[in-house]
Amino acid sequence: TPLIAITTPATAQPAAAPAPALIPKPTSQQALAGQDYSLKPWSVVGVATSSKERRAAQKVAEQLTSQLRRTTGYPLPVVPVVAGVTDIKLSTNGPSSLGPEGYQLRVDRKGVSITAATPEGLYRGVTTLRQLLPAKADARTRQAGPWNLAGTAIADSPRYGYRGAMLDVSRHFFSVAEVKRYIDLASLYKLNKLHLHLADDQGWRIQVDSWPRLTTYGGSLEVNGTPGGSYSKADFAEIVRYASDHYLQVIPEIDTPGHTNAALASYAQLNCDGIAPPLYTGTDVGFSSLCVAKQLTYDFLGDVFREVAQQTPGDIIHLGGDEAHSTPHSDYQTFVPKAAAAVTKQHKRVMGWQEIGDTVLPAGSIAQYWGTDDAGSQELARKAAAQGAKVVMSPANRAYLDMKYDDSTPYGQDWAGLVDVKTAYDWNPSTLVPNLPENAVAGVEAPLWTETLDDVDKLEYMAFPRLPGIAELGWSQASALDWTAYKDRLGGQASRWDALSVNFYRAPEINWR
Ligand code: TNX
Repeated sequence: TPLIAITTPATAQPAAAPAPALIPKPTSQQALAGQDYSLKPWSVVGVATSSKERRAAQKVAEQLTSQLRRTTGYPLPVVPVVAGVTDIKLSTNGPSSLGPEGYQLRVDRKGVSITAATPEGLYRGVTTLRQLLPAKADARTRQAGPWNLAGTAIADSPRYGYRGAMLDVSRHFFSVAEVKRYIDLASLYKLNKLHLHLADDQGWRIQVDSWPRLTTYGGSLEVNGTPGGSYSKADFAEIVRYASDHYLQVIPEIDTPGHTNAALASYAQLNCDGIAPPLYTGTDVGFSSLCVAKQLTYDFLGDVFREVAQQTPGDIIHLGGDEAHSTPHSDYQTFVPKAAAAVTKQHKRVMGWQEIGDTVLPAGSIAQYWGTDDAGSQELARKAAAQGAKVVMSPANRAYLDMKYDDSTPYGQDWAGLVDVKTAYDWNPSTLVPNLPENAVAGVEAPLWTETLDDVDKLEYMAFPRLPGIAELGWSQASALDWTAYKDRLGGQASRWDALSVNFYRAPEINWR
């Protein structure tokens, strides 16, 4: 058989494969025609960083390569230099003008480079690289190559510093492993806050050594009376560590003065009448209140916020403050500043639901808007901002992931309306509340309340595909927000979610691929 030389004419350019669609949409992205790259079995990952940031930058590189090793089967060694490395270069030596979360990413014929000013920026860039790789790169098992990347040049940084996901682990308890799964999925979309709703009427989920019955009794059940659970200090530390490795700040919430039946049931002396109510496993709200007149209430909060603060490296603690329907308003206005003082005593910033806007707030506070375009909620947000507080946008009729998509959604609620994928995406956080100064808006958060959600499949079904839309509202510039274009990019996530085994809702209006 004659030897046949397979040649490519020197003039032939490989067809420029379009880069996969990214969510959130980057600030700028250019296609580089003829500059495609594919990962090679001998590819090396080089990390250029300062000695101070070495550990963190190295960890980001290891997170990327440990997943890619699994699917490609390539060794992908990580080396502490970029000199001589031609494949993947990660650098934290970029200009500080990129901001703490910004990065530049370039794929060309020679390889991939991500440049940031911090390990966090590097991490954000790596999440973009993951979305640029074929979806099968995110699978659990070895896959066949090739591992092509389309040539592209990206410069990117976030619109808002607060981009959150909230998980209610009180109504139904979720294990450390289940919370980690939610962290994995949230971090892929560049969210940077994980708000954990740790205490409500139905259960207390975080260990407090000075008040042990909060978890041993108050955490024992959940909605419908099934066994609940709680996080030991070691469990919570593990969540915090895992979140931090994925560049999510944990914001613990202890809801007060309402939503406190689990605490009131655990300690009779916290009740004004000294009688402990039974544990509660229904789904009503607004019936419980801490005893505003008792000094013991504030001793309790001093202990709780001290121990919660000790378990929280982040600078924010959420004290709830919502739906205190059985706390007289004047009592509420007495209570919140005292609870807030217990938080600031631990050198943490106070966060609370919008109702705290009608109380005197300490400097640095954050109010979380959960209105439905109603004038009352809007006024509370403005009142918070008028005191210098920042506002995080979680409009219930748009950002609540527990709302049904449509009438046929098998679980979830509809008190704030039906929230289809477009409704969740098609709004502007800076202009949603009339006359709220734009610079008061710190960002967005998507809460996932779990009265009707008792397993991870249901969580994923409600969060996907809406959570990526809220993530894009938090990250992408206002000028980038466009439903028609977003809808198309969203459709392209299906293969990745299949690779990751995400139980997402295949909304019929999206062209999934
Ligand atoms: C209202 S919104 C609540 C929660 C419920 C949720 C259900 C808010 C701050 N409080 O207690 O779980 O509705 O959608």
